[in-house]
Amino acid sequence: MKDRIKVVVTGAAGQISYSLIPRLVDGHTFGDKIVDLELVEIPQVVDKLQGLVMELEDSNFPNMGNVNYTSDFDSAAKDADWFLLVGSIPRGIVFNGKKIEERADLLQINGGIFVGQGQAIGRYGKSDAKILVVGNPANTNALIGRHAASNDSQLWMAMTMLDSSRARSVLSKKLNVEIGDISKMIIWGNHSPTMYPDFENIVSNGELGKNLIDDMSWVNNEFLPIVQQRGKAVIDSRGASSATSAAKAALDTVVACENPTRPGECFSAAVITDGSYDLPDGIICGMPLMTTSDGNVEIVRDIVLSEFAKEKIKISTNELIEERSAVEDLLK
Ligand code: NAX
Repeated sequence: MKDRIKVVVTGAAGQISYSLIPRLVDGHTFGDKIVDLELVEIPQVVDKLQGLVMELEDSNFPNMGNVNYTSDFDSAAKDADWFLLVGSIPRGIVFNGKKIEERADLLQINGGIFVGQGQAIGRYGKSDAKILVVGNPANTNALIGRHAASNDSQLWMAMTMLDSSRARSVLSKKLNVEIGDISKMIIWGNHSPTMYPDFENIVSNGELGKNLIDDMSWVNNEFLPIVQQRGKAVIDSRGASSATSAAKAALDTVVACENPTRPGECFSAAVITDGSYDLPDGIICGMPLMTTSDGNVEIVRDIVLSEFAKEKIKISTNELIEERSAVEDLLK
């Protein structure tokens, strides 16, 4: 009999989820395992998921197990192995009669969602559950959820894989190499325009990035702004935020956690700081990670940071500290 894995996805009727959910059951992301899905939406939207479930059934995915849709997060969370928390309220929406424009309001509303979901995950999720927060502001939402869950054996991450993929794409063009020739693309800090994509520590065909890229004018005026503002550029062009690339990045993060990392490699996600790299305590910060052969995800601790990198990372961690202050009441 095949192994089973239970995956909860919130925001299941949203754009990202439409690309993400089918690929959870296509036999690639979780290998040979049968995947049971719990698709979660807010009560106003949940019935729309019936259509998605029909499509999933009609697609004849070989690894699809039981599929349920609900607005009851607590029941969905029961014994789940993975939580992909995509659901959140976007900027610009009218919420309780008020148009949400300010980052502080966004932090409060979305943060509020993550208190309840965090508590349920801590109480009902598997003890070794992995949680990937995609919904923005992802790092601070993950901090709130992790605090509410109060279950240290579970792993809370905020997604920075999309930033990492964007940076790899820009660097592969600059260096005129294939995407697969670039490894160790680390994103430090917040998933926001302050993030720092660490071009110095990439490895391309055995050579460190700092030896391959010495054009600091290109770094400062092209590379960093392109990667940091890529989300906005997609919205400006498409009239909607990145969806298919965000879904691919979420799947890449799951695959990176489900399989041992090759020696010398690492992947990007934001996790709780633990004193490594002198990062401030108590924030969810983008760092280099690796999955061990027994399935644990750990911080890679031997990356050397230049003064340039440290300065940039500080800007982003300062922003994370400010975000934490804005939601202090949710962290009590
Ligand atoms: P959509 O607005 O298409 O979908 C969001 C869905 O979440 C909606 O269907 C909504 O009803 C649902 N939702 C809201 N509150 C919920 C709750 N409490 N429980 C369950 N579902 C809930 O947005 P989409 O384009 O799919 O983006 C989702 C989130 O990803 C946004 O916050 C977006 O900013 C964020 N992103 C994060 C990225 C990252 O790299 N971390 C990149 C892509 C994306 O911008």
